Amino acid sequence: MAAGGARHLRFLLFGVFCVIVFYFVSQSSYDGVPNGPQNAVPRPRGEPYVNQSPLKAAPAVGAAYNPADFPMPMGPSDNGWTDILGGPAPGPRMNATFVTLARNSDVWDIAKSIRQVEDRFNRRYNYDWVFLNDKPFDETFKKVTTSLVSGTTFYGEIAEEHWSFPEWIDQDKAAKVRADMKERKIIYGDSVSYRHMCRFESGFFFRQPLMMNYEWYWRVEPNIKLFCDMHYDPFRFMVENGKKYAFVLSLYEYIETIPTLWESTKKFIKNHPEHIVEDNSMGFLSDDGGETYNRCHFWSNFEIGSLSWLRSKAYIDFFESLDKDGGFFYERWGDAPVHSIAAGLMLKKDEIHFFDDAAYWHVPFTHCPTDEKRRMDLRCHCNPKDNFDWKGYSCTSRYFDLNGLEKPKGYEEQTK
Ligand SMILES: Nc1nc2c(ncn2[C@@H]2O[C@H](COP(=O)(O)OP(=O)(O)O)[C@@H](O)[C@H]2O)c(=O)[nH]1
Ligand SMILES: [Mg+2]
Repeated sequence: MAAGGARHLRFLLFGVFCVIVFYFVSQSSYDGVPNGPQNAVPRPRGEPYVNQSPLKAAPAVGAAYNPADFPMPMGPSDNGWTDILGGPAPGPRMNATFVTLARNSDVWDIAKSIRQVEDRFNRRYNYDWVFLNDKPFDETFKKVTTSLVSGTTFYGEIAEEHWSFPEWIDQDKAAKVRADMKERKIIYGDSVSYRHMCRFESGFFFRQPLMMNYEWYWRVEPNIKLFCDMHYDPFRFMVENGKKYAFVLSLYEYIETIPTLWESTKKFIKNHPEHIVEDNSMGFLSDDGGETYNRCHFWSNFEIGSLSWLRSKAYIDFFESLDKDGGFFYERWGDAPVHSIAAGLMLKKDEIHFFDDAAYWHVPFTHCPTDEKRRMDLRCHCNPKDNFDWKGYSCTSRYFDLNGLEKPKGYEEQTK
C-alpha cells in the first residue's frame, strides 16, 4: 500500500511539472505573436503591389512552427492584408472606364455586378468606374460602390437637357402612344423614364463631362453576372486589334417598339451616304440588302466600345436624325437597336467583336462559352445548357456567318 502511495505521489508530481512546463512554453510562444506592425497601411489604390508575406518557407502540414514567423492579417493595418488582391496585372492600361447608369435604389443590384466584374477581371486591372444618374447619388450609393471598385469611382448627375423631352416632341401624341402601348401590354410601353433612359444611352452617355476623360468604355448594368475569369485586358484587345464595338449577346427586337426605326434609318442613309462604310454589316441587319430590318441587334446592357467612335460626326449625325424623327417618344426605340444599326452601317464588319470569354447573364439570357476546354481554362461557373448563342432567337449565328467565323465545336447540340 505504502509503495503504491509513493508511486501515485510521484505520478502526481510529474503531472504537475508537465502542466507547468507546458504552460510556460505555450505562454512564451504566443507572447511573441505580433499582429503586424502597427504602422502598416494598406496598399493605396493604383500603387505597385509589394508582396508583404514572410519570406520563410511554409512548414510541412502538421509540423511545429513559430506563429510569429507567419503573421496573419487580421485587419487592414496588418501586413499582407492586400495580398488577397493578387496584385495588379503588369503591362499598359488603356484610357478606359466602366460606366453604369443607375438609380440610388439600384445600389444592391449594382453591388452584385461590381463584385463579379472585380473578382473576374478588374481587381487586377483597377480601371475607373463612372456612375451616372438623372438625380444626385446618395451617400450610401457612393460609399458602397467605392468600397467595391478597385479603381477610382466618379459620380455624375445628368443635365436636364439630356433627360427630358426635346421641344419638337408633341406631348399629347407621346402620351397617347404610351396609353396605347400600356393597353397592348408592351414592355415598358407606358414608361416615360425608360424612354429618357433609352434616348440618353443612345445619344448622351458618351459625351457626359466625366466620360470625356476616356476613349473606351465597358457598360455594366445592375444585377448582371460574369461567369469566367478574364485573364487579359479586353480594352487592350480592342485597341490592338482595331475593334470599335464588342458584344456578347444578340437577339431580335420586339417590332412593336420600333415600327418606323428602319424607315428613319433609310432616310439617314439617303441623306448621309458619306457615313456608310464599305464592308459593313448590313447582312447582319437586313436579309434583303437593306430594304427591311430583320430586327437583329447586339444587346447593349453589355458593351465594350470606342467613345471616340460614338462622338464621331457620323454617329452624332445618325443620333440627331433619329432624335428629330421622334421615335424615342412616339414609339419606344431602344438604345440597343440604335447602337447596333449604327455599328452595323458605320463600322467595318471586322471592327465589331464577339467577346466569347466574357461569359455573361442579364435576365433572361446567358452567354456561356460553348467550348468545354475554354470553360475549364477560364474557371467558368455558367451552365453550358443555358447558352443562348445558337438558339433560334439569337442573331449570333448570323454574325458568325457574315464574318466567316468558325462556330465552336459542339454548337449544334446547343441549338435547342
Ligand atoms: N438613373 C436612372 N437610371 C435608370 C432609370 N431607368 C433605368 N435606368 C438604368 O438604365 C439601365 C437599363 O435599365 P433596366 O431597368 O435594366 O432596363 P432593361 O435592362 O431594358 O430591363 C440600368 O443600368 C438601369 O439602372 C432611371 O429612371 N434613372
Ligand atoms: Mg437591365
